[in-house]
Amino acid sequence: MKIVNNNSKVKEIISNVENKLNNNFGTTLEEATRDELYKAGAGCIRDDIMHLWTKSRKKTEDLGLKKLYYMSAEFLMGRAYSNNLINSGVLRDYKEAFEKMGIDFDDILDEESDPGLGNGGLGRLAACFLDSLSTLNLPAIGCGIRYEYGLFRQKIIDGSQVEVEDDWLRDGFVWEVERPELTMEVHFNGEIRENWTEDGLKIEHYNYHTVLAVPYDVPVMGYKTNAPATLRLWSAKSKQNFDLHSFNKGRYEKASADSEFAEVISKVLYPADDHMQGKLLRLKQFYFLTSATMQLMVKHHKEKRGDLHTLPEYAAVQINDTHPTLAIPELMRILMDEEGFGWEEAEDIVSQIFNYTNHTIMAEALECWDENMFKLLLPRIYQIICVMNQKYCERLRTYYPNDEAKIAYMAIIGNNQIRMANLCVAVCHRVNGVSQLHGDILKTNLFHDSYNIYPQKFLAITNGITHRRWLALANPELCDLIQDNVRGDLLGDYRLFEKIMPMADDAEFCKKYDAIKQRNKRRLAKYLKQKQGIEINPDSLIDVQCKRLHEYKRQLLKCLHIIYLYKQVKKNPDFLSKPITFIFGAKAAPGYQRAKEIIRLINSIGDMVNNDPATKDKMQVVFVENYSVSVAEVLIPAADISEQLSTAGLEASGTGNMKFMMNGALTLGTMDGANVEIFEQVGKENIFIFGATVDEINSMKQYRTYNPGTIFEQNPMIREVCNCLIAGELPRYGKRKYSDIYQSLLFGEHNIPDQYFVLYDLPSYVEEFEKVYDMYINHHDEWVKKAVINTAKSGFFSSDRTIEEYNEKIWNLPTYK
Ligand code: DL6
Repeated sequence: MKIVNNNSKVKEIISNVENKLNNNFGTTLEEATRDELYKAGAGCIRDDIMHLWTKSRKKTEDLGLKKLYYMSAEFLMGRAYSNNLINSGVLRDYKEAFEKMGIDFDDILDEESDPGLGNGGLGRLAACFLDSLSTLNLPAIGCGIRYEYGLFRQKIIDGSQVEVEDDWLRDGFVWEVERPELTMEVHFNGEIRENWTEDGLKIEHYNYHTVLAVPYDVPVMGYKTNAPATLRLWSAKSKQNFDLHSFNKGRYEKASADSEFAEVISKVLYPADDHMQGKLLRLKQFYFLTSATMQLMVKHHKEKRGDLHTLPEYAAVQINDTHPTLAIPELMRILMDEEGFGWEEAEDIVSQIFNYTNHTIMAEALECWDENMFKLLLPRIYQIICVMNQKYCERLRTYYPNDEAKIAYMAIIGNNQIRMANLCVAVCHRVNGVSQLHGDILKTNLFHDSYNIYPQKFLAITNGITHRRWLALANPELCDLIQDNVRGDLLGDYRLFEKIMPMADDAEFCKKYDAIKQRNKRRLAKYLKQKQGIEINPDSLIDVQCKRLHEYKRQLLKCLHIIYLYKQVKKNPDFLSKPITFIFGAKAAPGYQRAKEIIRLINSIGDMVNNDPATKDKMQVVFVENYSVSVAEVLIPAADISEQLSTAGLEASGTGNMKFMMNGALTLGTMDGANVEIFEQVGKENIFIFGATVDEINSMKQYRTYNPGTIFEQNPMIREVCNCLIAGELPRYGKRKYSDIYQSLLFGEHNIPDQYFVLYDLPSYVEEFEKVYDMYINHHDEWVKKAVINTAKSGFFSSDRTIEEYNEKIWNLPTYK
């Protein structure tokens, strides 16, 4: 991105920063702390954004533009300051202004906390979507929870993960605006009474707990937008900050219990993804978010337009995974119990408004709630869901008469569980998967029976990432190089990526491209030294696997491969002609013991490989602590290889794969999720694919033909690496010798050995890695060409394209002008 050096702009920034320091902090440039400098600088750009935001929100209302409510329990936004500067087109001016003031701007940017209000892919996707919605000037509001503590910060101590709380609000959050005037009341527990009155049946909810939902709004600045989107995060407060009445009467416990009931709701984000936790507090969080959002949406519509029948013309709601599903029965409740609508009338509105995105097919991640717990906490919502279930099953019976097994599978309630995905499928207008393969799996597998009845409901929209954050901010040099070689504004037009295709054959361009990668590796080396005291060789091949730690993502496969290489180098010192640095970044859910054991294993392998004189100059294994958005911004641009190793059929899409590709790392992966579409975009010669396909995996599962024991017996390489897990060669953290992992591969849990097909895919992985390595070492020019092609083809994976598709196929929002 080239911005004309605008000296008067720089002067203006300096003067604004000085004024802010003076007016807001009572300090001067000379005396200000780094935190004050950060807040003063952020405050300046915030002023500009606020102005735009206030104006566009009013105009959107005045024009009566349809608006999207993007509901998500997670928004993994990352730092806002530099992103807001890029999107406002003034990053360079700010950098220069701070330099003129004698301050290192990177240090200032580093002052900002990185709000971790999400676990991984799903939350980060929501953040990319807000950036794109804002950039495309589509009226939108993201609705989530203002968790006081985000996802834990990870420390690695003696090779093991230790979780430390993430107190991201400690120094204040400069971007938010509290809106106490929009506070809503949310009711939990209590009893339901049905009263017949002259006007018919009235539902009365009494004896409930009240929790106040207070919204905090954050403007989301898109690129050169006229209409910044809003991120609305709800914070829970007790109605009586302290119930003095109870206290005075000596009921001390009740007084503090009430405020505890309320405030714990938005205290902390549950640190689990791809694993459902049926915890009462989690259910409270989700009802809290959905009830507050739906109440305010209805109130707002009534105030502005009067008639609630027109709601679908003015609002679309996207449910990001099933967490916000309760918005559906909650809107039914509001329309019927508070606004006097009949069931059919309410159902008609609801079925036009809601859409659902599925992000996983893994059984353990599909949300279900215990019926008894649900009934106690949300008695009226429970009643509504029971009626929905009954009516839905009746409808299904007309399609599948005499097939009660099918009805039971599709029902909203079954086995004393309330199944949120089935509720979404029953009611939502559209249900989408997040890659083409995932969409197909939804149709042919998870929601097959519903698909047969309502084929028009199901679609696939491939995920995307914002190229503002993941290229312009993370890799400014590469962004400039591309921009210098295309006509038009790359940050506003993802289609321009493709225009650098011819440059793949331009030696001069490739040289510059490669030099940028080398500098990004040096930047990473400096970062690791500074943050973790780890030294890496920036001239080595950098091979990265960073994502949540989950067995299906198969960090274990990579571990076994590194053990294999280690053994080879020990046998033959010339086995690797150029050093490789293997970098892992991954957080494990605190209760997921196997995942934590794999972190220990990675660090044990690191200790073995990094300290052995025979291997330490050839291979290095690094575990990067606290993988987060800010860490990813340094790690991804430095990578040569992007490891995408999930068992085929289990990764819904992946979005890390897209970030790596855009930054010129070559994918080494399975035919899974969006890897398939990366393959289609770049062509088979520019990606490295290995492993069983979905069909092969399904067939092995169906016919029970997979036997890792046989592979173990027949393949000496597999025997050697597996035995290393238990032979005592690996330095140990904790008591075991990784025998649990060994056992799970060969004998399995619940009688399913190696359920993620690690040993099955290992030989083909080893083979493919050899090709990757040979290409990198012996055909480096060709390698760079492939990397350029990957970047050139990455425009398709911009979230701007994804949002355009959602809008065209689902939301139909107007563009704000
Ligand atoms: O769609 C965003 C992201 C996908 O890219 C990943 O493949 C998928 O695993 C992830 N799903 C979740 C599910 N979490 N829950 N529940 O995070 O979504």
